[in-house]
Amino acid sequence: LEKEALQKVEDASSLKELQDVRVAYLGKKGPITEVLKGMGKLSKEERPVIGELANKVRGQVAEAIDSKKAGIEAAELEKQLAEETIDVTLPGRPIPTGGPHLLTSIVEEIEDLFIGMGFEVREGPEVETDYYNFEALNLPKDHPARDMQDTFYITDEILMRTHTSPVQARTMNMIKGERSVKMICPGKVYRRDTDDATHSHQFTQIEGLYVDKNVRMSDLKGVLDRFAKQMFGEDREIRLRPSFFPFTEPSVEMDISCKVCNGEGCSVCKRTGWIEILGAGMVHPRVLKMAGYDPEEYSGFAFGMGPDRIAMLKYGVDDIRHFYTNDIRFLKQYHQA
Ligand code: FA5
Repeated sequence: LEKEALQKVEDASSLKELQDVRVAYLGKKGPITEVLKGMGKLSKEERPVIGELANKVRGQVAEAIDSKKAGIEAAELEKQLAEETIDVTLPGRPIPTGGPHLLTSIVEEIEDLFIGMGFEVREGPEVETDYYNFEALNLPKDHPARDMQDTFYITDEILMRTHTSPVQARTMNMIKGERSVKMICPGKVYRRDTDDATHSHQFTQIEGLYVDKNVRMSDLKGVLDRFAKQMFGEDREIRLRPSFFPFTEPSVEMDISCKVCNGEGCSVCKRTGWIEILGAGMVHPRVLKMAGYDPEEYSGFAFGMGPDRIAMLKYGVDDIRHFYTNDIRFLKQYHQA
């Protein structure tokens, strides 16, 4: 029995097998316990002999199990350590880092450019009142030009702003006609436009406003020309087309020539060769008056540009929807290293 038990201990290759051996030989139902239990039935002479023998066997088996257990544990630890070895010489895995969205970068670039021309940067709410979005801009309730900007209404009086122009009215109202103002305002705007390659129902605008004594149309042209040259390079052309906005008189729209040049020459990237990027004009006297300025004393210009279209032109992006569908492979191309 002893030999058999010791052999089993020897053969055990895992802690589980070893435990099975312990239960089988030393457990309550094991043969050694049986022998010890049966001592009562033995004669007086036999008892000490058998007892000593059984205890000796039990001791030896237990000892063998303990030492085997220590051996298995050491081997397992060894194995685990070998498996978990860290090779400190391997190059690290780079942690992916974020970066500004292309539109954010463009807006910041435009901000810098206008700050350089003395404009300050302001903000206004995206959820706007009908008054500031339309009425204060010379667009009363049933004015047909409201159709130019199909609107997401929240209630009769509250809406998602359709342009950044309400910030003009807000800013002038705050100043109450007491001094000049020269500001730009970037922000998101919303329209019930059908999404296509150049239209999105949510897009970005940057408003510009300069009100002072003796501001003229030529000042507007000069500022826009400077902006276009700095943004796109000296070789790009701009054109101003007469247009209509109820809050400016006269009104213009500015297009930029739309060319893609590569090693084989240049081709126009839109059928007409021009892309419209902003609307502008001289602030309507009625708008100045509503905001508390005396139009006899003050005049001003305003413009509203679309940075989405500007980014498309500058980086040759063929579809405005790329900016909003957030495919990380698209966005990553524009992250600065
Ligand atoms: C306006 O929103 C006027 N508030 C601009 C303005 C301000 C005129 C101050 C005069 C004085 P318009 O609807 O044309 O105008 O939009 C201005 C620019 O926003 C456009 O030139 C275009 O670049 C961009 N834009 C307009 N609709 C969309 C659209 N659905 N998706 C992307 N860009 C658009």
